[in-house]
Amino acid sequence: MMSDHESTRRSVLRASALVAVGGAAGLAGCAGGSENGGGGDEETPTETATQTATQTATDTPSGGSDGGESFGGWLDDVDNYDGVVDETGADEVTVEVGTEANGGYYGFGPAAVRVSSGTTVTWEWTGQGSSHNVVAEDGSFESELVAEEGHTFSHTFESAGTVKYACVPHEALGMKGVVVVE
Ligand SMILES: [Cu+2]
Repeated sequence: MMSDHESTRRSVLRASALVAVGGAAGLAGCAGGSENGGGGDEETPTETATQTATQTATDTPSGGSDGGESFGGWLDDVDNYDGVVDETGADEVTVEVGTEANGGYYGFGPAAVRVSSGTTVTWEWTGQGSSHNVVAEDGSFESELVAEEGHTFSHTFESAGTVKYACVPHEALGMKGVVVVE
């Protein structure tokens, strides 16, 4: 009875001793390792990480539609942007002008579309949300400012690139779009 207890205790002690030896060896290894990588003692990385985290947190709500690209922020405040709609290979692509979005009928539908070069995009007015126009940010096209349902405006995209455009009266509300030409 007494000896049973005694031998149990001894083997426990032996085990602890082995762990202690292993632990010491491990610590020695760690110390050596950290000396190698211990060159950088600038505090800049920490600050940068903090700033990045803050910006990410701020960006997440507006970029919530996980479309990936936001075209340099052009579509950040466009609440009907839900990724770039792929229409490559289509001969003709239609985009609605006056889609329900951005607090009224102040959207292009879809807000972002991808087409092949040589494609003609036709914007078609829904007649909702008063007068709209379609004006390229780079000045390459500009439609009339009209409200009439069924009105159309077309532009053929000959070369690859990204063209941002907006409805000038409602640009501040988020009535903006993008055509990505491949
Ligand atoms: Cu408009």
